[in-house]
Amino acid sequence: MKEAQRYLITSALPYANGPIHIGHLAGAYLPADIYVRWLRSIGKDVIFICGTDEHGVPITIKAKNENKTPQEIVDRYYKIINNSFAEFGISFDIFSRTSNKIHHQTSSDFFTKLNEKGIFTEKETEQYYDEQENQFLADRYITGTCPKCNNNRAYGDQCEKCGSSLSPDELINPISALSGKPPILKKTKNWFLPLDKIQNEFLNEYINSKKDWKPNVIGQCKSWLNEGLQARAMTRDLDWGVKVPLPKAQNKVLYVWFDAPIGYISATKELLPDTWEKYWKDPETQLVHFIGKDNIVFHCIIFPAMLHSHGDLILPSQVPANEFLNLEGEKLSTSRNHAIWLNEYLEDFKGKQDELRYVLTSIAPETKDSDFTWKDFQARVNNELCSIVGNFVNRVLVLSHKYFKGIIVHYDISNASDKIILTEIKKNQIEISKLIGEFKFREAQSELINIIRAGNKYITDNEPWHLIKTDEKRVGEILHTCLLITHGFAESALPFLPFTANKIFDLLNTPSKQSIKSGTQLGSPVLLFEKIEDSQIDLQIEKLKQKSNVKIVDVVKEKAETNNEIKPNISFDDFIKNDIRIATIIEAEKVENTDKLMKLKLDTGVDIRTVVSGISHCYLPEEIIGKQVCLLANLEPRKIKGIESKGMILMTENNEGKLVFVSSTDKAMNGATVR
Ligand code: B3M
Ligand code: ZN
Repeated sequence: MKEAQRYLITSALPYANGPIHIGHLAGAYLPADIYVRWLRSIGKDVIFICGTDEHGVPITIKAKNENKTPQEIVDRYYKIINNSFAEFGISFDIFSRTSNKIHHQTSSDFFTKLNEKGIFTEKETEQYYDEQENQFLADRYITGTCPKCNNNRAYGDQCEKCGSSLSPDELINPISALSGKPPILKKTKNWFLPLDKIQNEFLNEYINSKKDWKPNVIGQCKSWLNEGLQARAMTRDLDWGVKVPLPKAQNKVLYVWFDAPIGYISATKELLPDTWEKYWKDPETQLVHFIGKDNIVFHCIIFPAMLHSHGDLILPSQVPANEFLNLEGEKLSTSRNHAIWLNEYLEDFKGKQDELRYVLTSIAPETKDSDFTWKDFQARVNNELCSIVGNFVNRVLVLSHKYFKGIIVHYDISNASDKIILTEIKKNQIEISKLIGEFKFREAQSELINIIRAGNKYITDNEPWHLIKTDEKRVGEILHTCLLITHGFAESALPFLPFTANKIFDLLNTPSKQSIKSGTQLGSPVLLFEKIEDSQIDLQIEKLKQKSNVKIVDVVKEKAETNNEIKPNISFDDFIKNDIRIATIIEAEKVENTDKLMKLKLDTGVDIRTVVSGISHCYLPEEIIGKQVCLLANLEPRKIKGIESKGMILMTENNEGKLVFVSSTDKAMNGATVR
């Protein structure tokens, strides 16, 4: 992306139907905030736009379930979400909402413009309709049996059991979620965006021209384009959303993915009623969307197709989408409550926003999915923030107070080793800037810590605590140099760790962008970061286990009995081809519509994996959670009832013919090899 004077930065508009968790923060908000804070620090004209996405079917479903209106739901979550972002220092210039009047007007006008230009194709299709409730059914409102795995609770858009994406007409025995009755098919007219046509006219070339987009982003776009795009309906038969501005389209609203990205435009208008156009119409503006990977198609294909069709607006210059963040080896899941919610984090770790910001940037899923674990969080805070950063800053302040009453002594840098270290730090700072400009926030932050590493080495090499006995003047110079390093660090840390950087500016009594002045009185030494204790981490892990469905219980011993014929001899080499490991069952559920199959999740010490086993006629799922078993871990994976099973649990029979587990008589370690 070419450097420009003006930037329009957006983060995905979160749905206002739940709070924000660490996966959201790491994916689309923290990186955007780092980027924006950096642009501001180098004097660019930049605005940072976000808000809640308040339309769409999940919100109406939540409202129905809670006996509330959709408006009540979005009002509740707007507050919670807005608050979490503010607390974590996400520095939006505006955090708006798509239920605002200005947004309804802007997206309605956008639709009208496309309609007047003859962009849409009007098409009649047959859609499911609930006769009792007198309404068309959104895909999510239809349930039925999945044609792929037989799960009888699949949704009209997706089967959550086998993960296949579906369309409502594929469901066997569809049922309306509103009335519980089978729906009928009824004709309805909708307005389609002809993505097939726009692909040939524009999208192929647009995507091909994006040579500097991240490989994960380009890869997804190309795979959509290679499959060939299809026209997609931009209107829906629903009553919650932006009304379609056409007399013949009563009872229809705009498709939520049509109006949501227009939310970026409406929020800009709300922020800058008089000057918004220079951000959206001047080709000198760089438009950058920060999103998670599940939003790529909407921001890289559908929204550009809409903008292109509109004609007067600029197109996205960059879409640095992230992959997903997992939690303790498992996918973050709202429905299973396997998440760390920002509001809950702050209750337990008051004032420790930068600690979470730091760790989430260190493990940012920039190129592939990554994993947050509490132990890793503790290690990074203790070993990096406390031991490296906190320690250095504290040391410099303590010595300055001890030897010079906390007053910065005068120094025109002349010593060669001082010049070398300060030049080195300048180089670090330039590198950090360059990496941020390339959206490599992880690397940039590790370069940031290198500043302090260099500072620690410098102070250790120079030993001011020995030198003070013989050369007080030189000690003053060394500490002055250390204060310059500290200030330089804070300057570069500002985008990543804004709370800490500002604390340092206060301690140095020297604001950002000002140089250290001799005679300045320094603040009293403080510890910038506290060590995180084991007990705090244990508590969090325990909390996570309690609230999420992932159970990890201690082992039960099991006796094994054998009753087999002896087969022909094999060599030891043959035997060790079997990779048999100790593993613990952490989840178990019966596979529906089968007699014997149980779907098990195993912790193998190496990974967490799914195995399907024919034991459900012998055990209840809750009986075996926590049991340690032997697993043939390298058995070729195979699909059983649509579920991929990776390995086989070793079982034998007791004298009543009941299947029993083969397991170690004493507790063994998950992942230990059985030989
Ligand atoms: N609300 C989906 C999501 O939160 C959607 C993003 C809209 S961005 C215009 O993942
Ligand atoms: Zn399925």
